[in-house]
Amino acid sequence: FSFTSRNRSSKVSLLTRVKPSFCVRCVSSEPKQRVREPVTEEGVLSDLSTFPPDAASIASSIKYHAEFTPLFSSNNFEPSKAFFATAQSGRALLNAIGNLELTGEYADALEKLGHTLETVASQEPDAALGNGGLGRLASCFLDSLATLNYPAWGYGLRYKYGLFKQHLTKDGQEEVAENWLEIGNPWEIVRNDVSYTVKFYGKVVMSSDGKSRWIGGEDIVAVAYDVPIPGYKTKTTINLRLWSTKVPSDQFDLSAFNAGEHSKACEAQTNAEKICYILYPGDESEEGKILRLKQQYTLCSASLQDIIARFERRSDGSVRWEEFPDKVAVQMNDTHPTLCIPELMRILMDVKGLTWSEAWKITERTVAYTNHTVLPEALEKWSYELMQRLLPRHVEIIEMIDKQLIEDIISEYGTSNPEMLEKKLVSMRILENFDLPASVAGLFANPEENPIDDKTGEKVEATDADTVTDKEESEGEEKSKNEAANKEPAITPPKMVRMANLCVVAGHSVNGVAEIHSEIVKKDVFNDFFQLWPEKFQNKTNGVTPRRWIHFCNPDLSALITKWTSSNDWILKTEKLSELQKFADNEDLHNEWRATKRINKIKVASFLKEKTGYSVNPDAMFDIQVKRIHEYKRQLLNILGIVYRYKKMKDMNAAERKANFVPRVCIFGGKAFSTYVQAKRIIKFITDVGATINHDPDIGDLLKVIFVPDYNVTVAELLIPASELSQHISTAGMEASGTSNMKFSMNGCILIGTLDGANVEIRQEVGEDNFFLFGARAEDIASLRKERAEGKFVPDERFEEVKKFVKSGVFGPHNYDELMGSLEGNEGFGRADYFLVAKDFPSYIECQEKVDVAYRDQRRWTKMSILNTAGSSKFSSDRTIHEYAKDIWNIQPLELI
Ligand code: 73E
Repeated sequence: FSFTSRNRSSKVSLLTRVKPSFCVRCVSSEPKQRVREPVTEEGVLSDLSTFPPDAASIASSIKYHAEFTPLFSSNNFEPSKAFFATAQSGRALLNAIGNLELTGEYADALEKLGHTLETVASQEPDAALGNGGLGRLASCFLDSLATLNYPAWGYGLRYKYGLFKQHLTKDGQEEVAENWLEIGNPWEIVRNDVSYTVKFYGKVVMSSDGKSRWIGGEDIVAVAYDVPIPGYKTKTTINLRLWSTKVPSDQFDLSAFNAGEHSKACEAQTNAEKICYILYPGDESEEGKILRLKQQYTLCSASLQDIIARFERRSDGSVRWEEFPDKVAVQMNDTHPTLCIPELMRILMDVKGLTWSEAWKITERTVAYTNHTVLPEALEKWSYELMQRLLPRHVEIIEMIDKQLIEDIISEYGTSNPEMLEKKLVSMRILENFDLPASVAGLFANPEENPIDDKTGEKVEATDADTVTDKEESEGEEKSKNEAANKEPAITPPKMVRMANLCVVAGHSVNGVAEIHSEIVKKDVFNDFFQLWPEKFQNKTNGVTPRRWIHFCNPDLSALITKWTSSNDWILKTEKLSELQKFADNEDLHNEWRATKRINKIKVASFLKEKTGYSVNPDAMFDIQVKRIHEYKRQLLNILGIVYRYKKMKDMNAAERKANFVPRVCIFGGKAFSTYVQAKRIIKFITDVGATINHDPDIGDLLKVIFVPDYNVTVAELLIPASELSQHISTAGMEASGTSNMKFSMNGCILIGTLDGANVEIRQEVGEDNFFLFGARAEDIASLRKERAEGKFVPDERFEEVKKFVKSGVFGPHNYDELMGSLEGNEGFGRADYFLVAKDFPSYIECQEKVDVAYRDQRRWTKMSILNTAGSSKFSSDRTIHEYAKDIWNIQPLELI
């Protein structure tokens, strides 16, 4: 969510997710008054009622800063407070002191106390608030919002256990609870004075004034935990507000407890608390689905109540609801916070007394939607029946929005072509598998007969050509009788609520996260909506913060860039990175650049030794693929390429091997979702291949394959600076953007990848010669899949050879039938190579051969590496945030004094 400002009026916009998301907070652009006293209304982070809202917000920001700083200053340092600190995804300590530019002082102070900064920092567990690129993007956005002085807040849930900790056993991945809050979290401030009631179940009744009221059911309380997000080189510190759930204090069943029914007495408490136990609880069971929907609603309801309360407080007693969208913008980070839409409508109508049309106008102008994936299985749908039970009033509102949408579609397309109209309604409606409302159902009852004329609205008489002869009719009847007799009893498809459709309908803006992805959103996934409302659709290419992802994680490279660009301005103005281009052939820079990379590789070598027991040669090429394990990301293509390389090595003698192959350390990392069986098989396969190759005396240092357990932000901060080649090899059209590709490129790593997501723009920026491209293009994927499914595709013989090699048992007793079968489309193994691994395999291995050739020429490679860093300036999240602020939220940065 975010809260933003324009002229004197303020505006909030807010990007929410079940995991860290963000919000912009109210401040005006006229903040020139000096803040007199850091008094606050809500504790550390609120406004001063005695000050105008603008000054108040700045005051709260500064006050927060003041409270925040002593924790780190050398005078007031209290080691016990700083040891286990965490805020956004990843660690917070180095980020916080780095943004405050106190790293040196802090390290000195620690040294006096007999500690090193590194050992202290390493005590901090990663915040377990996210899952992958989506949550980390929100964290980068918060860093940029604070750094650029945008008045913004983030909202999320305070998960007790996060996702999970990944252990690797002989059977593959094992998930263990990640108790990241076990020893406390000094970065959070519990705000017992900021809490809201959130209701589930119950029923809707009509009160005497004709308004709907949602009553009964089960109440829980969401309590705010505030996490400071300090900006870089600015006084601004923004807030990430995380909700934790508990039972209302009057609901503890004392008599049951005293009667010895301890479990019963604690039931309500457990029910409330389990909402915030883990991120993405398994949702195969009904219980799991309810829990996830409760999570989503808790986030939306508590956050909106909070935003509205703040808006009212700032309104000095005369609330003008029509100004709400000028002061508040809610940015929905994917569909998980979609319930913000009916919740805002409900509060405005049922609690604040606005009419439907007033509430709708406000909601529409307030909310905006970012789509992060086009995978059909990731486009959220909820069972209508379940949602109706849990949130009966919201379902009524969603039904009304759906009805309004039907009317809009009919008024746009008319009724003269019922077939086309029906197609539109089926694809665009929020409610799926629903009959049409009575008002329009008549149109489709018998479309051939008497269609309605668009212009006159009257029934059109049938012409001769339309008339069915008696013979045709009786033949038709006979045919349908036979069909009916042969048919299985029809299964009624379940009624569902399509969350993405609701976001597109209600949001005033819909954006994708990379140019190619935004085009797919318009041309494919939401094409019908794009035709209806083209002006809503935008692109906002993702970005990452250069503070965390260059300056802090790669201090040696940072110093080198500063030296060669003559200042450290690039940390805020990344366009300055392009100045490195003029030194791309400079031998001194080359030597320093390579030395920096080597130091980082040595650090990784010792990390790998400690974590996996494997020793690696720091002079080998470090080739890395780290990301969530998913079939579309094609870790399988990577490992099969490695198997191909290994087989070729085995077919040669030692001298040939040495002459033909560049030594490589192939590193994998990433978690598979706990119920994603195929992804878990991929992990098991990679570790089995590694176990064989790494112990093969013929191979030695020429090839190592390592799966790093429990990949997280901290591991990324170590691996990315050491990487030389990184793999972003998704099936074209399936990775919306990717953000690690940006981080790797910034750190002078060369990418091998398909034309997918942000790869397309990275290649444009760094130059085609500095990117290893292979594979099918997005526009060809559908026809290639069709060809594959029709059995017309003939796999390359090198691919067949690799499969045969795997099946021969070289990698242990496991037969990998399911994995290899998925590449063949065998009966029982799912879709025929849906991700086109076989199709892209030849161009992939040929491209890998080009990588070897380039790496042998270290001058060429170093130049490519420099040009990657030099060309990465576009991918700063500062650029992305400026674009959101200008094109969606309509806010300006604050001018601080
Ligand atoms: O391409 C990435 C993108 O860089 C995309 O897969 C990821 O979002 C990143 C940031 O824009 C993403 N994750 C999810 N959807 N998109 C997702 C959806 C449901 C559950 C968990 C994650």
